Amino acid sequence: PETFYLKDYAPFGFVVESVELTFRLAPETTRVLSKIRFAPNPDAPDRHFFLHGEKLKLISSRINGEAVTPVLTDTGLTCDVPDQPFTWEAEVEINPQANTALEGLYMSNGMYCTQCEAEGFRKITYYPDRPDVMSTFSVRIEGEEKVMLSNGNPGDRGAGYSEWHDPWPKPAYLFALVAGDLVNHPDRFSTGSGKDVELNIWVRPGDEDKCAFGMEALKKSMTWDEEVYGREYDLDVFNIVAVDDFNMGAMENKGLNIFNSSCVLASPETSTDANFERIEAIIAHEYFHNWTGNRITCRDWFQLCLKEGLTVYRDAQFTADMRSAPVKRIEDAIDLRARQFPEDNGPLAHPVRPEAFQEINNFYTATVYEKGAEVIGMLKRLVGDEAYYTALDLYFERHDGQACTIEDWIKVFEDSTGRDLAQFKNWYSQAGTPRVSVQDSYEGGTYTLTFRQTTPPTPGQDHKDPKVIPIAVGLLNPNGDEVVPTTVLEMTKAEQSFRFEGLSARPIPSILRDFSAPVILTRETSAEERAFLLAHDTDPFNRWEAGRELAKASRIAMVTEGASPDAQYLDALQSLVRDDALDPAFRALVLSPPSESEIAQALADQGVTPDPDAIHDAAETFAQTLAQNLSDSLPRLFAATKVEGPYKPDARDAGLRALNGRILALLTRIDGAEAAAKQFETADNMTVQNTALACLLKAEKGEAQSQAFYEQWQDDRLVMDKWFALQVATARPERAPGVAEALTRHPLFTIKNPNRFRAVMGALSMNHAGFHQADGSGYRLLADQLIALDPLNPQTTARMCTALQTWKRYDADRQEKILTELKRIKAVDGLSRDTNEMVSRILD
Ligand code: B3K
Ligand code: ZN
Repeated sequence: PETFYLKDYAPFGFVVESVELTFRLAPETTRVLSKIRFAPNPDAPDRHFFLHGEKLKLISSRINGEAVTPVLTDTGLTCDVPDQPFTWEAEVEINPQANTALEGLYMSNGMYCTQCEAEGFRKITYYPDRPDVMSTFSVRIEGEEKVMLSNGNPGDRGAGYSEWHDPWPKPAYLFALVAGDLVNHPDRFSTGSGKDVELNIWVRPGDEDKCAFGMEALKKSMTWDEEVYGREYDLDVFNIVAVDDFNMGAMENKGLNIFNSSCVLASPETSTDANFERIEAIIAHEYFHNWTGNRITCRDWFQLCLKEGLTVYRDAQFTADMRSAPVKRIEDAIDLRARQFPEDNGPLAHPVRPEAFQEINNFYTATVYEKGAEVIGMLKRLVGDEAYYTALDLYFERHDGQACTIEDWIKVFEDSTGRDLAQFKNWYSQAGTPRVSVQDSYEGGTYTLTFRQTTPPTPGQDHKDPKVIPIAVGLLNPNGDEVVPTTVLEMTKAEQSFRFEGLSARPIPSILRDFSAPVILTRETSAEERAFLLAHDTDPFNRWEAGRELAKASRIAMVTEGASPDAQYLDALQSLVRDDALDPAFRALVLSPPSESEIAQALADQGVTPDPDAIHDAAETFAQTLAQNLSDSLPRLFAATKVEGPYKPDARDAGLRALNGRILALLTRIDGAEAAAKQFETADNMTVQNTALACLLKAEKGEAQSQAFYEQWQDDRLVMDKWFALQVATARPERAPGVAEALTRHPLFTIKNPNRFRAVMGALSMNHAGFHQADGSGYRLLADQLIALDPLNPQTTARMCTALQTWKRYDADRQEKILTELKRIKAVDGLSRDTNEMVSRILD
């Protein structure tokens, strides 16, 4: 397969002045007529006329009205063209019904919809399908569908057709079309400058009652982007559509966002608090793309983080403002460590801005998105809030309507702040998670912190330069008072010391506050000091982090030395749980144990081969001991943290429910699952119903309730996804592969729906000890399923291969079993480019 390189970038030989498309919809024989105005591009090195096109049946083509016969290849066509501006016309036929890859134009439950990012437009018609080719689009849809939508503003509409015009030039990846028997949840929004915008969420009939929350989230996002970034919406309508079959969360098509129904539909009865929070964040994310992504887009796909890192950063700011900033920061750190660190430290490691790819869809990764957002956060911390917003104003002013690069982005900061950011760029070009170690000393009132940074080699990058690392530090005195408030140290060298003068006693340092950089911090310190920080740190992130470090240390000692759960840590947890002065959401987070996979990684980092079963046993023993130690107060705590009154998905109630859920999980260990059974009986919202069922299943006392849940919800596909996932997630390790395998034979299982597939196989890969069963049954099942899915949906198959990326952590036996499966996948005849690239990189 061909590899594409950043260094080979060259502009396209032509500019596209306008695009007119007509769709004649038919499930198996849709006709797409295109009329495109091309003109020579004076900035391009050559005039080679190549249009991308895949799986298209070319019916006819004309240049300036004259029939032409282009040369067709597997990936597109070439043709002799005039030296002057000219009009290209083509008619192609496509088969949406047969499109199971969910890229291009496809059908989901009888409804037409599109997904074009990154390179799906070429499956719709012949076109220069690259983000630096921007044009205005006019679209006419002909069909019998009740609702027929495209980008931009609505135009003429009549029996059997509907027309749309998008006045904003855009790349083809932002094109969208939806047609089907849809109903809408309408609303309006008035922008700061008084523009009246029509808002709609379009859904299948029956889902109308699940739109109100998403609509509120949209309006909040629109207001927030005006207030915080000064960005207004720029069309007369903003449409959101929910579809059931979708490869990822949602897509920011101009004026017509398309959402996985799991990321927009919400109701108290069917959605959990976590669902509500995620929906709010994704609606915001896609909306924010209107400026960071659409108005200013990427020159090429290597620059993906330009829009994704920035937009993730913006949606995180939004969530922090709508909910709790410390809680959001802790959640993001947990997520980064769970998904990005393993990527950055394994065979799939790549820079935030990759330099080569075979299949770009494989680079919509935690590194590009989440580490990309961390890089923005560091930049903001380094230049300060005010300078950050000044730079953003300049970015929007200078680059509106352009397709840009990371160099453009950095230059905006250099020009507006006068700083030299050359070294900062290493964050974009060098992969791998930096390790930062700290040593301290105290002498004559001066306290010195000495940091060392190193980044281990990653595939293709043996040598790493030091990065600019903003390290937020605060110092506490032994009474717990803060003697030095949060200060950002700017580390630029491999080794660097920072001095604090005039201290009357040796302070206790609180380092990397607010998780100020995506690094692995190591510091030799005592359990006493961590317990002190857990009790006294004024920085909520580091307070939580101190608890996390204690938890990890205890878990590791249990696994490697057969130690008992650390008594000091157990005590600290018990007093925290009872501390009503603390935010319940924060207490819930402190009570959430590190994942078994995280412990496995921590062990591997120390040179110990992780044993998944032993790690699982330690986790169980720890939870059991905590439950027993707290047993006298659990019933009272459980009652005291119950949320009264009608369900509200807001941060306050959700935080309390999260704490209540953690307490129920402990209580279930000692009360014979009585409280969980009662909660299941009386549940009036999905959060508590789901929590109760999870506790019951984990205790292996939930068979009847699982059946009842199934009967209650079998017609609700999103709730059924939860039912599938819960059974695998809660299964004892030795049962997990068998439970997952049985579920793949359930009548409601379908490999064609990515949500359902992920519910089962994603849950298996996250049941750490279950997936890593020594007999290899977890690996085998995953490989069987991936081999079955690949011919239908390469994107989702390739994405799921990441479950195997950590194979080098484990013992020789497991390694060999994983390798066997990887090789079995790789040997499949006609394996997709997507999956082939992933498997090859993992094997490397
Ligand atoms: N930009 C899309 C992701 C497209 C993924 C293509 N494989 C969603 C988002 O990040 O907002
Ligand atoms: Zn995005």
